[in-house]
Amino acid sequence: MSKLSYRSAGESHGSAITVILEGLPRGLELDLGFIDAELGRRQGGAGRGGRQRIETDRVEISGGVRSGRTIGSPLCLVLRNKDEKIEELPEPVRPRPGHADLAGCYRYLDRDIRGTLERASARETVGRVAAGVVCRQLLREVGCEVFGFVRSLEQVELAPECPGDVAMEELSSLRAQRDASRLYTLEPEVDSAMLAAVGEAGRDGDTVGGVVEVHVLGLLPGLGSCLQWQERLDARLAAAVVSIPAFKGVEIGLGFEAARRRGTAVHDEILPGCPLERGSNHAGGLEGGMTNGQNLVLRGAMKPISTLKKPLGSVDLATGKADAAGYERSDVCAVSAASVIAEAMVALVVADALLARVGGETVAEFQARFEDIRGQTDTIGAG
Ligand code: EPS
Repeated sequence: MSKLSYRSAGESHGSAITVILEGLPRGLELDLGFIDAELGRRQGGAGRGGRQRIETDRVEISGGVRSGRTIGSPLCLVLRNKDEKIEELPEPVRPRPGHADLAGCYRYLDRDIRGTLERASARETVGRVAAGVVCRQLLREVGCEVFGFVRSLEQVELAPECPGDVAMEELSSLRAQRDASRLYTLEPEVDSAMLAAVGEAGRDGDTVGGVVEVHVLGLLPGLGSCLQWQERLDARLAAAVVSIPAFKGVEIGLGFEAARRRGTAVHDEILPGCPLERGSNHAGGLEGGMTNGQNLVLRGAMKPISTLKKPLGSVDLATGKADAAGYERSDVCAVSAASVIAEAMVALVVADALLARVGGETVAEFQARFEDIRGQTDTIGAG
């Protein structure tokens, strides 16, 4: 059952995106610099639109904290929009194929495209990133780390063995590699090829998508549940990742490749040890809807952004006549930003599962219970 709840409100060109994150223990020291740094990464990457030159996203906290620490009450995060102009913006009439524009007209039985797109905009993800970093701070209290990067962009991809099974000791050098890359990938040659692909798409008035990957290290085994479909951690992670705007697919571990192999080439052998070890990690750290002690590995596929300078065909809803889809300022590519958002979504779900399993009203109680459970999981294979 869920312990942590996330709700947000706010439009892309309204005054702010506001988040209420409820269910955190008391005593978590918040590092606002860490949140702002991740908000900055969300604004980065190649191919980002003009909006990112207007905004400098910074978090404000208006509830749930005293003397820099959570007090157990709902945490309220406010992310202000500099580009607040919702009342002045034009009414679009030519829905963009791939965007929420037309589906929103069907939902509300009107032609108020602006009324839908303001909330469908990926601007809302500032709130997810801010809350996700708070969750990452909670995860760090028990030695758990989340790491996301760009695996592919259009046709350019990292070698399948890169980065492999990531060890905790490698994490800081991998982060440095990623942070040195314009696209948040892990190889300089791949980075420059991706940069070229973004440049070319931009010159063509087109957009590009890609695949992001997230690893979670140091997880407690046995998080999640096999009792109800809604509680399976793989299902919850998949839902969280595919909820990122423009995401169309999710894979865990081997993902779709597992369906092309035989069982003996898919499942990860169990080896003796305290804790028990595994011969490989094709399962991506999840078996039976629960964590198995291996790193969690998942990928999400982002389609190219649907706002196109070189528009596809659409219909003018005011006249009923065929016309080109509308265009307003947008991004050529937001895959790098999506890798930061995917990290945040995974952190939200994992922190929730951890709190649900471990519990504790304060961080100290949470840590003590975590250590107790970890001691027991480590000796399951002791005989
Ligand atoms: C975004 C802000 C938006 C878009 C983009 C994401 O700002 P604006 O609409 O003012 O240019 O750039 O939104 C979309 C991709 C979309 O489809 O709506 C942001 O801050 O991430």
